[in-house]
Amino acid sequence: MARQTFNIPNISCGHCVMAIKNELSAIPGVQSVDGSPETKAVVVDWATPASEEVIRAKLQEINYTAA
Ligand SMILES: [Cu+2]
Repeated sequence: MARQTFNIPNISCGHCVMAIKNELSAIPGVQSVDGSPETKAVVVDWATPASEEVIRAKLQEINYTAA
């Protein structure tokens, strides 16, 4: 299993975090997503078939590109 923190400047409120949680949780292999508007970051736990590339691509697709 892998864990990574993604810094996402576009996060402005709790709704952004909820939207990101919902989208990333739907990716096969993603096991948990946690984040906060204060840190503008989310911590993602995943295993295969998810990958950093898949997660970054999804974040870009939903307009929350990771820095
Ligand atoms: Cu928001």
